[in-house]
Amino acid sequence: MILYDADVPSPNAIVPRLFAHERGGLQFEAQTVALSTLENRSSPYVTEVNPRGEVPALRFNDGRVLTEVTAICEYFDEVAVGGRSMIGETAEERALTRMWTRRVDLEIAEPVVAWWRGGDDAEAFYRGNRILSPAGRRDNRLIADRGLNQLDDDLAGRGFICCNRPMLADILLFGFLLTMQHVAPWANVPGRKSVSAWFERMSARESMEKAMVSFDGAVTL
Ligand SMILES: N[C@@H](CCC(=O)N[C@@H](CS)C(=O)NCC(=O)O)C(=O)O
Repeated sequence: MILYDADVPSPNAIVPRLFAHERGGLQFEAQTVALSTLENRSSPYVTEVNPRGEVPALRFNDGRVLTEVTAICEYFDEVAVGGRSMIGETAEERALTRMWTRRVDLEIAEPVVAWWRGGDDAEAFYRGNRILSPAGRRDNRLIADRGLNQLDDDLAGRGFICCNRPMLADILLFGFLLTMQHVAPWANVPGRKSVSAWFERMSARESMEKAMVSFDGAVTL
């Protein structure tokens, strides 16, 4: 299989990378796609990999292409050899992981990115390739702040978001907050004590630093 990864720190691309490092037991090829020169919005990427022009994407050995970060992580989890599932080892764990993944995605990750996409930097970065929503910027920040406040209460007394170990929900949220920390410093603030302690806990994991480097070439984890 081939993972198409981004050349610049980006919230979606880092998610399968973090997941793969943390999960282990995986072997694949990787190709870096240059978002910086709009390679992802040009042929052959849009004609042969992802017509939506987004990264990451994963090509199966049979040629079909999988996109959407949560789907890619779930696939990695299933094909990984050995180690422990980061989706869940029982029906209850899997259900809880999917519930929390959807919650952090809808309530925090997407609104934080949509907030950034409402600003001038995003206008310059995408050069017309995305429909942006400057008018919704304030609301996206309010939605994300509310989601983060709720998570701060939910995380009190817990090491990780669910199941007592890092799961897909932790990886998804951490990937977004990590890559957005300089452009959205309001998202992770010391006042949200449980979220900031969880962020430090995730940052301290060995796989987290490795995930800052894009995958390129043969990868064995
Ligand atoms: N729904 C997609 C979103 C992917 C996405 O938005 N990727 C961004 C990188 S964070 C991208 O490709 N940006 C460049 C662009 O849209 O031109 C997923 O879950 O994987």
